[in-house]
Amino acid sequence: MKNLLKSTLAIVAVLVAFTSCNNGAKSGKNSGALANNVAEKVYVAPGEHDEFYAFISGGFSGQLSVYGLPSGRLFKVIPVFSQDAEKAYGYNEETKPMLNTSHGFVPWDDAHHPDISQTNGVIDGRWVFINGNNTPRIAKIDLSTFETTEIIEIPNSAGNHSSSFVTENTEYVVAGTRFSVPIPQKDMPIKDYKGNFKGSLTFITVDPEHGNMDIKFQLIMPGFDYDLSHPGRGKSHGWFFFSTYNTEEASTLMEVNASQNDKDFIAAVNWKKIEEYVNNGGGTMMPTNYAHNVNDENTHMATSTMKKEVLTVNPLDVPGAVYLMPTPKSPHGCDVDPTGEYIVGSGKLSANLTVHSFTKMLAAIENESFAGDAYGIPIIEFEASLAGVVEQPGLGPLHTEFDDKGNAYTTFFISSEVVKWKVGTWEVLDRQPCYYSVGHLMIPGGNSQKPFGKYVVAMNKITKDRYLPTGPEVTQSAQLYDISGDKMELLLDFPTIGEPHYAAGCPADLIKPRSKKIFNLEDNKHPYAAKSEADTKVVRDGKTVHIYMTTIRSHFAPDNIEGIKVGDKVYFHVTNLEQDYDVPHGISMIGANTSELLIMPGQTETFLWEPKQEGVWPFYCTDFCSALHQEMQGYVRVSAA
Ligand code: CUK
Ligand code: CUA
Repeated sequence: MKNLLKSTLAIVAVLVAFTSCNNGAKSGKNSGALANNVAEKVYVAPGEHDEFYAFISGGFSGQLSVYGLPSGRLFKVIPVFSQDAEKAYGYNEETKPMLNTSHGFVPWDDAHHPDISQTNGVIDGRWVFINGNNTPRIAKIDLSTFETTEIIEIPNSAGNHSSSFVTENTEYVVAGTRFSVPIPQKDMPIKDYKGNFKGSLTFITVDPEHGNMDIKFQLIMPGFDYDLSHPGRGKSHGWFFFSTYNTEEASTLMEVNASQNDKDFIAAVNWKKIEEYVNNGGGTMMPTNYAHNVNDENTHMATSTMKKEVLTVNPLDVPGAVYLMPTPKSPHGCDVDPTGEYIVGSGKLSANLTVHSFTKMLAAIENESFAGDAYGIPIIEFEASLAGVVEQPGLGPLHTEFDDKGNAYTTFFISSEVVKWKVGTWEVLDRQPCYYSVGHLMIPGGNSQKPFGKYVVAMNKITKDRYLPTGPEVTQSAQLYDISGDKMELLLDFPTIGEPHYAAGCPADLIKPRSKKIFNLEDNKHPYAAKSEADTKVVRDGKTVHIYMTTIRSHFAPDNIEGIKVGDKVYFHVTNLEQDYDVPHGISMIGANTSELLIMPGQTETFLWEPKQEGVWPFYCTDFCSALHQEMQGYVRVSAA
């Protein structure tokens, strides 16, 4: 949406002013208008728990943050695609391999769309999947530990934006490319885009027991830009829908080129059909390189494997697998209602919302109501799959979510509002302003057959005067609305980490009982674990030294280390012997070219120290762990080489 953001900035400025006035608020401040009971609705008393978890993506921060709803309190930032010094993610030896790619170590990405795993069409609170746009990747976060445990790179993809949405039994997590590129990559003139650049839609299987991901197949598509996607559900289970723009296949998207076509497409993919084709030996293995990084649950060490080929499928080889549904004006959001009947296309340059009917789509296919096949793929006649149009609800529609009462909620970026409308009658029921320029919105379970329609969270691109100024960079923010009544009610603003692109919400009761409190020391299979102080030792192997260290309130063992030489590679393998909830220890070493460690009870973590100077150098515990925290320290003596 950054392109859109730039090109509409001027309009936004005008319309933000317009929206504010329109809602009778002065300079966007609406607090005077809030009813008195609003504070009560978001107040969670000290020591009490929130009703929902919200997992909010951090955009260019590369991370996923965890909030409570309705309080808007921040609980944790889960490091996913970016290094995090607080938790040593991407710094310690155990997690560095998580950030390997075919381009080498890439310690940053742009995280957009989290989605929670589902069983029978209902969110199950086991894993969150999230995409990295920049160096195409999908990560899996385990919600028993709130840690990133797997990252798979997506080959033949660029700007992995149309991701990462899951099917109703988490059979697949799906990743769609934003940019079309030469597949396989090669050196060629950019102006020869048309017909030569291709898109890819990647279907990744998820093992139901451990959640291990594996690319099953990749559909090689016409050279559009694939923006967003959603799975079918219920009656449309087995299908996946992708919004597209630049169906002109232009190499430059300066305004003139980008919006030539009055309609782009929603691509409907029958993945069950392709799965069958592939299971019967269909498809072509294409040589490529992509990293698959897995953090082993027993050793808590990640390994990175470079895969060498991927199974590709040409849609023209599987008749009946892919159709194109014309949808006006660069559809961005492509959202499927809880029944699976309606597919909402939000043409971001359109004033209307176009809703397709899955039943009508099937009938159109049956009757061959096609308007052509310019790309070799049948294009369904616009009217044939059209269920209805929500007329002029706002300006710049982006995304739609659903409640459990047959209502839909759509965000409008340019007119900066959430609009509630009735699925089936297409009638606008209510609208509430957003401060300002809302992107995505989220209803817990809103991507499933069973939404929990009590709250909607709007994620805004601009905050301007909503918070205390903090220099030119002001916080990004989310807003919480109560949607339990006929009218939406704004309850709360809360700041977010990075740019909140999208979020996934889940009732706390689905996650709380499964949340791990400690790692069992007995189950620790880390090869350098010391499970008691008797096991601690210093082992030299040439110029490499391994220190098997333990930590427990309130000392390290060993705490005086001698025999280290300038130029050695010294690995501190530190095991936290504690078996109590919420007692991590930390460790840092003067001059170490890495972060501290933050070691959970029962866990072993490792950092590398390469001493450059002779002397006696201190280390200490970095996490305030007991009254004697400040006493947790030690020395390393470094002698000349
Ligand atoms: S989004 Cu990622 S660029 Cu509407 Cu999900 Cu804006
Ligand atoms: Cu251990 Cu502070």
